Amino acid sequence: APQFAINDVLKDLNIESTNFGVSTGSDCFGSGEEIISKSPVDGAIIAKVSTATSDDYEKTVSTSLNAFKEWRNTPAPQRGEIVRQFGNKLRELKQPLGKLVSYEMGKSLQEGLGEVQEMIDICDFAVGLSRQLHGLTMHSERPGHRMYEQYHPLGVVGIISAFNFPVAVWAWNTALAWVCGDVCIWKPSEKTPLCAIACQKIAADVFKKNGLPEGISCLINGDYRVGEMLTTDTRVPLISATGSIRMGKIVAQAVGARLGKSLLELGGNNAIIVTPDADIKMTVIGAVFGAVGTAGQRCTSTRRLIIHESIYDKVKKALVDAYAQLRIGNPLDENNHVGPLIDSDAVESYLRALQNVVKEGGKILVHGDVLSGDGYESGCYVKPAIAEAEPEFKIVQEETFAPVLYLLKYSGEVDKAIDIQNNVAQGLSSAIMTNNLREAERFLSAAGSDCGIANVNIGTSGAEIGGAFGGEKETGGGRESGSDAWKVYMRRQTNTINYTTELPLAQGIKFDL
Ligand code: UN1
Repeated sequence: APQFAINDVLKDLNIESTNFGVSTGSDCFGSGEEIISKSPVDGAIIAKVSTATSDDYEKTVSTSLNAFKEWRNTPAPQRGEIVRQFGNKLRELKQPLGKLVSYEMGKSLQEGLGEVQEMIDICDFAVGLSRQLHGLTMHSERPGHRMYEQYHPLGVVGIISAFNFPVAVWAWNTALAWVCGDVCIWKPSEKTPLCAIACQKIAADVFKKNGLPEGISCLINGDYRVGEMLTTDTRVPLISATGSIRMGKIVAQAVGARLGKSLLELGGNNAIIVTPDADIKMTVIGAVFGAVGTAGQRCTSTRRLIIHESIYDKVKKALVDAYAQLRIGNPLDENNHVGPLIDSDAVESYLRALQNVVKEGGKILVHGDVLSGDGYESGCYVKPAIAEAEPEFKIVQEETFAPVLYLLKYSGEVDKAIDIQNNVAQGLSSAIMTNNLREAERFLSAAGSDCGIANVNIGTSGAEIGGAFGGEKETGGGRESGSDAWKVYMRRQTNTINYTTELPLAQGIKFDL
């Protein structure tokens, strides 16, 4: 096992084993009940973190509303400069932050570092964006009139994030929101409070050094009750929430009830279609990383393989062989491929999925199990499993946040596989493995994949930050990260200016006095 000194990591990140879980920057407080950060790696308690009471919440919101008054008047490129400094700090602290992510959440060190890299990347993207918050100009139908649109900051953005990407998803939101002139209040998962405190500390230092007010970056730890304070608050125009479909429906209703905006990034049921023209070697690498990487706890994890009958047995054998090579264990040890699930509830739902697929008539090809003994003391380590199933099984229609992969067979044309792929409630990520141009283009066409992400000869997970990230149907419809996802963090204003001495009306309407 690797030598791992959590105390050194905490020291490098300037955090303690007991922390205030509410913060508006340098100011830290929180008098609500404590939550305990427990590592799924070894079951150790890492830290205790206080949560937000409604008074703490009030204080946070009023501080952030005040900060907004100053921040919205700071020129966008100057806001970009702050984000640049934040990105540089992340570069410096990539190792300890990546380690903390790995230790508190349980993903491999490589993936923990990769997550911090995603934060750095989105900062770079946001810096460039800070000079490109463009609106359009239009031609007015009236003489001597000019029309254009501009994007203004929105206000307080509420960010609700999940345990599985405890730092990157916040950064996707906050880096964009900051250059857009917004202030942010972050409600992280109660399973990864320490990662959030570490990030908040890094941001707070940068804001403080630049003489900026408290409240541009805020943190409110706590459970769903704290989330509810945020989602029902009319002073928070946008809620960006990542997590389960169940959570997303609750958030959407609370935000919708007050006609606020929500950006939802919810569950996926991501499939790879494997056609007769697939490169089998690439397929196996993509599918195995997609299914067992992050122990199957990405919203982009590969859940289903839809394989043409003509190559089914070949792919099946290659997968079973590959699974036999997997090393499960401490994610901080780079020799291991698969780390633990987040907690015992996740282990339960993994076991339930395996039972259910058999109950519904499926066949287990690679058996799952909860591992015990040396190195597995936390009880969160499970064996990645593969089952043969039918597309319409209830369990196959659901997202189980665990390394369980379902093999489904199709026959005939690629359209058959696309139908199977689309015939689920979720619509996040999708992929096709093929060297056949017709199949690939068919998959990408209007009659093809109905997901927000559709890849050719790449697996379903591991998207880059430059594209818009999110999906359709029960995935919630939101788009985060690259492309023009920034627009949701701003309010659009259409301006028409008359530089004549006449007042002609639009649509040729005459109104003579
Ligand atoms: C998530 O699982 O919530 O595409 C985000 C990926 C990562 C992000 C996943 N870049 O797998």
